[in-house]
Amino acid sequence: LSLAQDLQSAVAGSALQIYAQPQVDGTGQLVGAELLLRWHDERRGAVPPERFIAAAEESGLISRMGSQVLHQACATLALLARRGRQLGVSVNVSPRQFRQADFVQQVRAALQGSGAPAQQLTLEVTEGLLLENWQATAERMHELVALGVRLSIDDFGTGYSSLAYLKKLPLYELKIDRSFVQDVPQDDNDAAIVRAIVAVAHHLRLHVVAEGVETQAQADFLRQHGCDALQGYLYARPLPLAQWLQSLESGP
Ligand code: G
Ligand code: G
Ligand code: MN
Ligand code: NA
Repeated sequence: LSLAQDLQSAVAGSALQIYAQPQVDGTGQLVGAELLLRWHDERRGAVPPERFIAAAEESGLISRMGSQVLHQACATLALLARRGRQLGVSVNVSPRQFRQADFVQQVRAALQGSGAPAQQLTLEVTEGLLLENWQATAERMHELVALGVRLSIDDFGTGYSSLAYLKKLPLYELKIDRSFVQDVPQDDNDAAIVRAIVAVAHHLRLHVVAEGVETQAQADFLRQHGCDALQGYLYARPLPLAQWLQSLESGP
């Protein structure tokens, strides 16, 4: 069977798993988690997300997968709210999913069906989304923000797009791509890029998250330069969502 066919049965069955990677604020306090899909195929083993996400985009399966993640995110937020925990949950939304005719309705239904607090849900999109159908994309973003959810630009700084969109779109957050984080503080160019991103973001009143934080030196630099939240192996690897929720019961 082809990758796409195996993926189809994985989506239908339960071979796709949802993982969560925690995010912390500048003081190291847990603020939420990003949900990430994982696929463990019996024959293929663990298929890297880069491969199966691309295949899912191509086949259109990404919409169904994305909808599953969205519903899990809302169920998680509702659960956390019932437990009195003020934590955020972020999900990745692929361009194809974002452009589905009924995407806004899907998000509204997922929020209403679960009772999740909308303002705790962040939708991450990439700059690639902004290259086409600008007007429709901007309108849709306004509709989503009207539901109360937050919009984040993932892998910020790696896409081919102008900075002009930053002032035109109703964004909440920028996520500094891990390629810029990897070599700070020692690489002067990356250090300058990170400082510039934080400065632009804060002038525009945007929240800034750094991803791929692996070392204490990186974390110190990012915090010193004003990153609002940090995510990476230094704090936690992505872990099964159920396990993350369980770890919160014992933790503070
Ligand atoms: O999961 P990992 O950290 O390996 O992520 C690899 C890539 O796969 C990232 O670009 C990430 O955004 C993407 N990815 C992971 N889960 C999802 C998902 O649920 N939907 C979409 N669209 N992309 C995802
Ligand atoms: O593109 P997106 O940000 O959605 O994907 C996050 C990806 O980054 C996932 O594949 C996740 O497993 C990976 N990741 C998360 N933390 C780290 C880290 O500290 N180092 C590296 N190299 N990858 C990370
Ligand atoms: Mn992401
Ligand atoms: Na990213």
